[in-house]
Amino acid sequence: MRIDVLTLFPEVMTPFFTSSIVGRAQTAGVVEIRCTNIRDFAKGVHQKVDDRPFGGGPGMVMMCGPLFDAVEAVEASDSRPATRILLTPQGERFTQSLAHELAGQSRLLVICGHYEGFDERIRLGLKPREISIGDYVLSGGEVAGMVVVDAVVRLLPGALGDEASPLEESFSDGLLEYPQYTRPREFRGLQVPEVLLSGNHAQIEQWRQAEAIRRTQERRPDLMKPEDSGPAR
Ligand code: 6GU
Repeated sequence: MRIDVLTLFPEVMTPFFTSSIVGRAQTAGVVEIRCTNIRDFAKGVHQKVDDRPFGGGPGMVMMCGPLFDAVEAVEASDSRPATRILLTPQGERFTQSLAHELAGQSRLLVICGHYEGFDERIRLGLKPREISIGDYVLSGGEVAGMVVVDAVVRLLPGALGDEASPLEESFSDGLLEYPQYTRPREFRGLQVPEVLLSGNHAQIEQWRQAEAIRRTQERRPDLMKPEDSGPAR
């Protein structure tokens, strides 16, 4: 997969994309991530990328010109068509299921905005898929862009050391994760549950499934499907 990220702050994003799992996925050739500075496509000595809103009001609005030029230049650098994503608090909510859908694409173009918003003609002209990472307001799309890229890249085949692991996690089966323990067996009087030391894999699996259901019911009942409620009903 190739991911292009358009941002006014590539210096904020690049270190994240070269570290940890995402960085390793790039080194392994699973994904290629390129950050492009929208300001490089701005005109004039001041390299303006934003301006005051027509009709008045507070804040600045991201201009069409530099962004359209950046999108067109970046898209032309690779023949694969890109799925355009615009990160805004007005977008469709980002979920694990949307991460899976995006992980199935061969190329993503992620646009991170800043300032009060985008000129509406950016939406009308570029027809991006608009995505929000949750119901709160960030001062820019960069953090959201790192969230989306991270969630997508770790789903790509070969991105994680252990190929099986993304399916075991929270949300992939619609449940939160079961409790995990590692050494030592006792820490400050707290014991590891006996079943995990038993070596009985069927029993361990059963315990984990029950714990995942209990935890989900307790913390996120909104995630529960009726059939997960167990044999009690
Ligand atoms: Cl994608 N952008 C901004 N600025 N704020 C957000 C967001 C995105 N998602 C949630 N809040």
